[in-house]
Amino acid sequence: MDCISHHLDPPILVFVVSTEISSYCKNTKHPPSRLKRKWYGAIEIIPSTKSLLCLKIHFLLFFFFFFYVLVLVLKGKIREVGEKILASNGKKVDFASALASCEDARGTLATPMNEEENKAILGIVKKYNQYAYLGIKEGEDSGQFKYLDGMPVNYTKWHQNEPNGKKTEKCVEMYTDGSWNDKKCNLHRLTICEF
Ligand SMILES: [Ca+2]
Repeated sequence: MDCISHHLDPPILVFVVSTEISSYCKNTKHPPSRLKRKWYGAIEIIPSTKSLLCLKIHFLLFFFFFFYVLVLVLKGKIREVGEKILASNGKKVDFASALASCEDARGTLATPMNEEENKAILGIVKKYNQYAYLGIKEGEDSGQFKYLDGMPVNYTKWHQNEPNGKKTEKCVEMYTDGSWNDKKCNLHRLTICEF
């Protein structure tokens, strides 16, 4: 967790921690609840301490995460578009590091698949006033840009006269007007993840 915390902001960290705790609680076999017969003969179920602890932690994390997401939505640092959640940690790093920090948080780099998603990503780019790497790379053939899963892009928003790198600019950045430019992968650009 420590290495992740260097890359991530609290909301993403809380999300990761809550999923970890959730899987811990699911995978841990709780001691069976005890049955206690009271003096009047009724039976009372006493939940195990671990069950109660898991319940309390879930409850607290849920509210903390909900509150934090609400604050970030209000600040414009996290956005929902369709079924995607977009978030930035505000850090400027090279393509590989940006992708790694998104994958650490079980997401990937923001990848606009249509105009609506492009606008949502642009909202974060404008918020930080920084160009951002997108989850798109040039394939083996020059000028053939693909999603990170290898599928060819079916929506593009190239800036005028772009892409112009011809295999020397294999990554793609978003400008602060929402248009795209093919660019070298070793520059420092804003990290925006999608989940
Ligand atoms: Ca270019």
